[in-house]
Amino acid sequence: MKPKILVTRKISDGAEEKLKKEFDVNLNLQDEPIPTDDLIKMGNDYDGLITSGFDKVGEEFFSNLNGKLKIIAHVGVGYDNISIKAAEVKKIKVTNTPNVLNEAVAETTILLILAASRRAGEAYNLVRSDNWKNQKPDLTKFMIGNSVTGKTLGIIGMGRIGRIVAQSAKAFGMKIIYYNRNKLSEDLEDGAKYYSDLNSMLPECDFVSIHTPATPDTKNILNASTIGLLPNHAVVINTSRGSTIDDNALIDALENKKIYGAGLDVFNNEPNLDNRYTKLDNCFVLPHIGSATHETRLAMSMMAVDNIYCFFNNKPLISEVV
Ligand code: 8YV
Repeated sequence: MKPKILVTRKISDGAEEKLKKEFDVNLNLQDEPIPTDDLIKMGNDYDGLITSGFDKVGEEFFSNLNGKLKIIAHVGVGYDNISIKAAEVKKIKVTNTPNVLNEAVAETTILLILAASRRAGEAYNLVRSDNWKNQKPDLTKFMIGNSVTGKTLGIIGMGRIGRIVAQSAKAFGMKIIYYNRNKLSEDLEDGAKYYSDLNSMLPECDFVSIHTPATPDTKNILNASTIGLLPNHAVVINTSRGSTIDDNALIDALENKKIYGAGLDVFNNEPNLDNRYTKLDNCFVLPHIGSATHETRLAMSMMAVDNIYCFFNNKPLISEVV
């Protein structure tokens, strides 16, 4: 009998085709979200699960399992929606999709850096609302933003994505500094200056961009006190997880012009973000599209399928979390 696999959301066509060849699959072709309570009930009908960041796979899911489910292949590099401790207790393998999305997330980061500093959101809204013609074209005031070229980018979390962001930012002549748990080898640093202490780095940042996973250590890493250390022309960028930022502190800094702006792709409580963000001209917001390219989503979907394939064919997993 072929192992039974549940795919909780629509994944890329090529990956679904590949999965169908080997397994007894339940695909979600309509892409209807499965309510958490239903997912908990369904967990016992399958040998493997392919999940997305939209699913809540918490302790209750695992405590209800009867031993059939063996592996969860998550489509995403971050897996904070899955209770890893509970998976470990139940001896269920969890895999993720690192590396294949590095470039896409770095592209989104650069997009946010440019959009926030050059007021792209405000400018775009102006044209779309047909109000451009009502503006006085003032050489020193009309949609004047800040240059990116030559500025200092502080990276919080110099992992794989952070390093590609650094590489791309250098194309704009940006100077790279970083805060990380450990100093990188010179090779990986590639000229970036290390700060072992976040508080010492922040005053040096024209831009600060977060590239850490969501952990208890990174929760609210940007808060009232750390944001208070940024210069008032600074721009905060986030393509990691919303939990790294204290919303009240960032919104206060944006509203009261304690910093210049923000470019955010991720939020606490997505998709129900704090709607004060959407009312701020100096905040450019995106709906968590960091990895949303055809190429990347296909590669992520394929990686999840390949992890499932490896598991049921007794081959080493490609990217094992636990
Ligand atoms: C996905 C992400 O959009 O990989 C991640 O951690 O946040 C994104 O690439 C999300 O996980 C959807 O599954």
